[in-house]
Amino acid sequence: MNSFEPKVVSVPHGLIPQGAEKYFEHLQVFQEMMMRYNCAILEVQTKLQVLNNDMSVRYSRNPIAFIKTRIKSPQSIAEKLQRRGLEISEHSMLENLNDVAGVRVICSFIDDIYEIAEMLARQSDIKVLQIKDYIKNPKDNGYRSYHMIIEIPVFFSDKTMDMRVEIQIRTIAMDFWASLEHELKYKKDIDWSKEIGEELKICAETINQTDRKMMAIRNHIDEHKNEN
Ligand code: 0O2
Repeated sequence: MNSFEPKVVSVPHGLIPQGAEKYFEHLQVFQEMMMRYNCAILEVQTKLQVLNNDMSVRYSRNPIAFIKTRIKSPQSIAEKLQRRGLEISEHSMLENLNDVAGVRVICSFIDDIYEIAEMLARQSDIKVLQIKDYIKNPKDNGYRSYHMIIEIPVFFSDKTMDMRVEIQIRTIAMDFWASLEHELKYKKDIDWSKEIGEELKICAETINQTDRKMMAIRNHIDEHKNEN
């Protein structure tokens, strides 16, 4: 007999994020907002899982390899607001920042990235506010990724709020590159950072070529499968 297993799906909300008291005056409000951003992440994550399940069952494909999520730390939020000359407050965060809630989608192939992005953008409850295609237009340092800022309605107990979420979609190889490059960013003091930057740029190009070759091979295999 089938039975329902007790399972509470909750988001981390019990504690006020560490360091928040240094930057934010109304801690209760800050905590509530973090809970709301966490819920927005859950909504987006579920949508992505639905797309992956659908593709998996109907087309025997898993475009998403894995998903990572993060909430910006109080310190990063405060620093970003300060850098832009904006007031550091809960209201200012909600008004001005697009990336407090972040979802990173890691795909195996480049064309999966665009497919996932399109499928999300087509959903009637998602509003796409901004797209930055660093795959078509890589950054000077070699960074590649597809960024979307979206707004999604989240239904709370007493109201519905449109919450902004930053979605970064990239291949496994692009993610591997970005993680290493991110480390270098925080180690500017090492005197060979310029050389490493150059090396990383070369790696980014190699990765791009490999990503494209892998995609061509996969498409070739798919065509062969369809013919048979
Ligand atoms: P964290 O800790 O990763 O969140 P905006 O957010 O649009 O107001 P920005 O910075 O112009 O401002 O946005 P952009 O270019 O879309 O970049 C946002 C995020 O993309 C960054 O977040 C990084 O996660 C990632 N990113 C962008 N450029 C690079 C890069 O050159 N190298 C790496 N490794 N990651 C990059 P944060 O806020 O910088 O940090």
